Amino acid sequence: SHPYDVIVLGIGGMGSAACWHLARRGQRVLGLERFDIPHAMGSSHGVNRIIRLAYFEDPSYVPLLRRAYENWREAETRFGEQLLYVTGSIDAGPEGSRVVQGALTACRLHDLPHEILDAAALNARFPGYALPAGHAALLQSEGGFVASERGIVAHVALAQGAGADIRARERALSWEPAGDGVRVRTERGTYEAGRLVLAAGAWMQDIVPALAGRALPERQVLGWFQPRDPAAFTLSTFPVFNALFEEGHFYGFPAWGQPGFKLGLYHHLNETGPAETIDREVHAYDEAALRTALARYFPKADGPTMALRACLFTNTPDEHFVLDTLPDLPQVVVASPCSGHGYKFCSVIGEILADLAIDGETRFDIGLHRIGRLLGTATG
Ligand code: PYC
Repeated sequence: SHPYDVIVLGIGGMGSAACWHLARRGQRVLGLERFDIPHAMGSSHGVNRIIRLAYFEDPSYVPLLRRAYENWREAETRFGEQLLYVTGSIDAGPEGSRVVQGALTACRLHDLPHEILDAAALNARFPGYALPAGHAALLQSEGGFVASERGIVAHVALAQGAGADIRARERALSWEPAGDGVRVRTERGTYEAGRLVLAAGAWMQDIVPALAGRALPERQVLGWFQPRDPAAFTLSTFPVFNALFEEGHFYGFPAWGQPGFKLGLYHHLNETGPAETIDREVHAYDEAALRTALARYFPKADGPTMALRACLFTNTPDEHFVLDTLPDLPQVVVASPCSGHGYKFCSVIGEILADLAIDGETRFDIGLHRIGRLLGTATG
């Protein structure tokens, strides 16, 4: 038999959660991370990520989200630290636009409490917002954010508490099938196990041939700006948002964890490139792209810049996830890329990856996320 039941490559959001769910089910787990745990080279740094139930992308995410909420709550209870903060969530845009209509469809199909507000009503209720006339907003009371770096710390601690062997600064050089199991060679040694979970985020296309060109790292820049009126950007006065404006699809958070109101532009400047070399510096033009929308739609937050940080999306062509075993290698499970909207799901994806690694199947509906849909659709 193998000394480990499962090796997990990549101890970021998804990999750390997988380690916990595997170890708590009695699996002997080896978790390997090439950088520090946590680190700022990938997709989980910058303190927090939005969580929301009124999922405009597709209503079939809602059952996964309900389980994600349950699992985050269980993780924070067991870890002894709050990870999920409820602020309410807003999905806004021109009346009838995809974000508003999609969120409404998800609410109706899944009986989620919600309110629709016009721009004037939203701006009066939440003075941090200055939505333009003709825009509408769906407010869902359970939305909020997850402390993303702390989520990794929590999942690693829980996994270690359940017996997982987790190692940072140990880069994997190659993996291959070995009989009905796997062999992984790293800078420090060679390991065998029955199953392999690949959760390498922006590096997935480099280590899974089937994902080459179908899981493209994209540079993303987040800004934190000091509000002129801090009272309008607190956890109780400012719901997290996704909003379609003339300049693009923006998202943001109340001030939390570090100084300033946090603002980002989905698919920022559309810059893709290999994870190894993509630009992780931040430039004046990045700041300018955020400050234009800041001044126009959040004028009460238009104070000094507090921080700017680059991180990565990893996009599939249809922007759904990849959660599956490999077609010819059922002992290999692939997780993420999550196309910029995955972190909130880590707590349930960890459970799903454990299901796939142990049983080859899961009770959750992952029909949107099967790898087969991507084969033959390389985009770059
Ligand atoms: O899932 O709300 C989200 C989100 C916003 C920006 C990137 N992801």
